[in-house]
Amino acid sequence: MIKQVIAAGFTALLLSGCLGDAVYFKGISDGDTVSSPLKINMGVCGMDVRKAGEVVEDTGHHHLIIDGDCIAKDETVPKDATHKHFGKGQTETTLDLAPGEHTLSLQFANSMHSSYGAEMCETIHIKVE
Ligand SMILES: [Cu+2]
Repeated sequence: MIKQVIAAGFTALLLSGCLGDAVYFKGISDGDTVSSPLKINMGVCGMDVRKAGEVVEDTGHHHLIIDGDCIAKDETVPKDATHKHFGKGQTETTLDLAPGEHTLSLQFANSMHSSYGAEMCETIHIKVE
C-alpha cells in the first residue's frame, strides 16, 4: 500500500513538478545562471489557474515578485513594477532583468489578489549574466 502511494506520488511529481499544494518555476532552479530576457513558465499543483474576478475556492492566478518576498496569507498582492499579476490566467511571461543577482518569488493568490501565503509561494535566487 505504501509502495503504491509512493509510486503515485512520484508519478504526480513527474507529471506536475510538485507534490501537494505548491507553485514552481518550470525549468529554472534556485542558483541558476540565466540570460535576459528570461522566459518564465509558472506551474501550480493542487489549485487551478483562473482569471481574476470571481473568487472560487482553490483557484487563483500567478504573481511574480522581483527582488521581493512572498506575500503573507490573506494580504493583497501589491500591483507595481516589481509585483506582476497574471490575472488573465497566464502561465508564462518574459522578464527583462539587469545583470547581477536577483530573487524571484512566484506567489499564487485568489481572484481578488489575496495571497495564499508561503505555502503557495516559491522563491529562487538567480544570477543574470
Ligand atoms: Cu493578482
